Amino acid sequence: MIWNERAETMPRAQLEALQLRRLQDVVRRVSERVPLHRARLAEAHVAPDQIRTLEDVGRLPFTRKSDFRDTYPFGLFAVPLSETVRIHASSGTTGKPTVVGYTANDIKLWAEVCARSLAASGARPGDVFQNAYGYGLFTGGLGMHYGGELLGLVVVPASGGNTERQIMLLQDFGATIIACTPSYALTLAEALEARGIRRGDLKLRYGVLGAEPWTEAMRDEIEQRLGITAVNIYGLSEVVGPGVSNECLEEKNGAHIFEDHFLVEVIDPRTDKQLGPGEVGELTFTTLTKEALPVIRYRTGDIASINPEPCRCGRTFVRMSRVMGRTDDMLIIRGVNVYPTQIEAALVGVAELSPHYQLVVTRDRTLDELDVSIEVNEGFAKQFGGSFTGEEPMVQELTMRCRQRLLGVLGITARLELVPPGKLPRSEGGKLRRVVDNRQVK
Ligand code: DLL
Repeated sequence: MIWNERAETMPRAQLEALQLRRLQDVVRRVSERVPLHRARLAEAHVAPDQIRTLEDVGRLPFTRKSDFRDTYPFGLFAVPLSETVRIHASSGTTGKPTVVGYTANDIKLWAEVCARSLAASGARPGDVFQNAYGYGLFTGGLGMHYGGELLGLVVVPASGGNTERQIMLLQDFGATIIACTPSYALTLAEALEARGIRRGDLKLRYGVLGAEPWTEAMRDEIEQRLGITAVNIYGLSEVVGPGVSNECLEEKNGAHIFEDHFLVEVIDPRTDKQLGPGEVGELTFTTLTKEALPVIRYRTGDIASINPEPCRCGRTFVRMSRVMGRTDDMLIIRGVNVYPTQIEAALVGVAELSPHYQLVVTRDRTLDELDVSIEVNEGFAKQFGGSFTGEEPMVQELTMRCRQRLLGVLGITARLELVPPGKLPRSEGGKLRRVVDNRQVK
């Protein structure tokens, strides 16, 4: 179902005209109201009335995470604090969080894009929606909550974690759609299986999963084990929170960006130049309608590409690929750039493995070491009574095979250890940290 037909299927020419009007307006607003943007525009010798075409966005200065830190807490706000009705925050690169604010209109806009997301994911008015994103400073819970209410869902504000209670609520309230991180969806699947609750015992049919990177292999696994259709939702606090983009059920192949509110560019992180369709670079957003905290060319750090091909669902918005990594969690190991998701991709298709893995990077004097731990699946472990030492010939053979694949994809050797099911950390409701970089502490 398309929640807002008029907006979501708008002909491109009309959409672009709307984007241009809104872009001109936001540039004018930030230049009048936000000292940092005013100074940056002056430095770049760009006056708001010089924005005459959408391409002119390329003349505007970038905004980065560090700008939030430098103006902490409210320095990027374009309205007086008294006009904001909500504050959220996400973890910053250093001690202080990144703070974002919303006016009453911003909350409406946010509910709108989250309602669109839920509708695209399979929700219909009247459906019971278990919202298992964390409520609080994190944007996931409250963003999806307001979206669910706007769409006319019966919202169950379960919040993140507390798996025992999540299961009880799923059983007793009969949610047909759930929102949570993909890693937590797997935690739930395992917990349900451990209790002997079968897919058919629940009414659950759809999952709106995001807030962290995941892969097609994880989607398959989640869909099978929970008996649902799972789509990807993307967003970030600095732009709005969840609801920047969402996949449609029709193609499940890239998340439609709600372009009437968020203008997207893909930027080459090395040259700062715009890249074209299909080219992989850093997603960069300009908010077109937000009042309290408009951002201009915000460098998300998320690596992805854009697909402008028409979609079967009828939405005219471009689609973004999955996030393939981050410009900043990119690991450089012995001089080689490594994205955690590459490692996952390298091991997809090894039938004996589960999707649970962890990476630990250490430095032994000067040499970086990458330790990859991967859980094998239940079927493989069963042959050894559920546990093994690593000395067994079959385990050794599998370890060698995985090591070869990793070497092929990464170009560097990694120490690889296979572990029995259930040994690695699981999501306890929120985002899962799969990468531990111990080099920084030295
Ligand atoms: O994670 C907002 C959100 C909540 C999105 C619920 C989706 C669902 P932040 O905490 O500010 O906001 O983290 C934003 O998380 O820059 C990405 O690196 C990552 N991220 C978010 N969604 C996805 C996704 C929320 N679908 C950061 N795939 C972003 C991969 C994602 N990474």
